[in-house]
Amino acid sequence: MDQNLQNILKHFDVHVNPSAYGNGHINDTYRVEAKPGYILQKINKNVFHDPVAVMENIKGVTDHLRTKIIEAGGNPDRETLTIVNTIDGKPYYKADEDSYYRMYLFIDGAVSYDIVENPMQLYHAARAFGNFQNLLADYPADSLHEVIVNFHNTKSRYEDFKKAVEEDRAGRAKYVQDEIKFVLDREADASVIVDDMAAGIIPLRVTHNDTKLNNVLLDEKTGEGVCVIDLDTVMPGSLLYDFGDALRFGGSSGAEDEKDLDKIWFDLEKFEYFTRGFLETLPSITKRELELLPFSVKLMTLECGSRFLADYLNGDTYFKTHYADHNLVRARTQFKLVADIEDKHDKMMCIVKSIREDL
Ligand code: ADP
Ligand code: GN1
Ligand code: MG
Repeated sequence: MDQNLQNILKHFDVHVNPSAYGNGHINDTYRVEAKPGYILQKINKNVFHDPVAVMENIKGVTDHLRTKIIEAGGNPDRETLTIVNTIDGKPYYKADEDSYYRMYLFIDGAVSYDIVENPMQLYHAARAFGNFQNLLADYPADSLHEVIVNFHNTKSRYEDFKKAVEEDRAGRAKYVQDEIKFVLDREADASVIVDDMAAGIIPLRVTHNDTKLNNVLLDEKTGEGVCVIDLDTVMPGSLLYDFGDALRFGGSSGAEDEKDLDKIWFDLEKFEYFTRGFLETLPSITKRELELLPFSVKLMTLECGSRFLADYLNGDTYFKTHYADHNLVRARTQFKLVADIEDKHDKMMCIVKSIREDL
């Protein structure tokens, strides 16, 4: 076994072999199969410049969730992440300036999905994400560190994208002129939610900000939501970010890195299932938020596609990639979805209205 990891684990008083685990794009994740089991993660320092602040956020949020889960008669070790401290009593172990590790209890009997197998998975995921927002509605937002500045600020993301095109650090812009134009043509979209938030029309809430389907664990047997994980980006934001980002991923007909674009479209049935679960748990949603639900799916998909393309242009320094043009393949699926969502926007709005009337 990796000597380095073995030494790290000793600081958590764990002496069992870990193995690489999961399909996240950011952190290095390992599973320790023992009783109890653990998840060991090396926090990506290139993405999270201040891992101590990340862990302070996660500690605060999970303590808050724990209290609420206990009050409701639930099982806090299963329904939220449980940080395992080091033998020195710290919520992370710093091996060196660039190497911060943390440990969580492994949540048994629950699975995360990289692709939707059945639309009910989206219904249950939506309820889990909606419930997560509800439980954090009274969390003191001011106490959260902004661990990635302007994470979903689509205007500032747009500027980052333009900078990546101008700098063209990896010399790849010449291969992707059509994709670059696709993003540049949609500049006006970038300000819609951000401007309404600045004007106080859309409320600031404590949100998850990375609501990919594989960031929620569903019960192996019942399929119901068990635990929302990957809490690195919990920060003040908009409900629309969580809704849009979840459907960016979960509403697609295929994988985020599907190479055959004929297999990629936006699936209205999946949209309906997720929307129902989300609206059932979040009756306090405002009129403007409701109006923007379909648009948010487009915007979050465009944002993510432009981030993949910017990373491709920058030479693949942010997201984990497994082959040379992996980020480009991912960007193309996102743009295919954006175009399809634009065509289906009005149908999506009708679905939102009819679900709302049912509730
Ligand atoms: P990343 O930030 O790289 O996406 P995640 O925190 O999402 O990392 O973890 C990667 C994967 O590991 C998740 O998709 C999930 O399958 C699994 N995982 C993470 N934490 C736990 C946990 N406490 N119990 C069980 N599985 C987990
Ligand atoms: C990353 O960590 P992970 O794999 O759940 C990214 C998200 C992107 C997503 C795209 C901190 O999520 O913002 O939407 O990849 N997380 C961070 O798949 O940048
Ligand atoms: Mg993840």
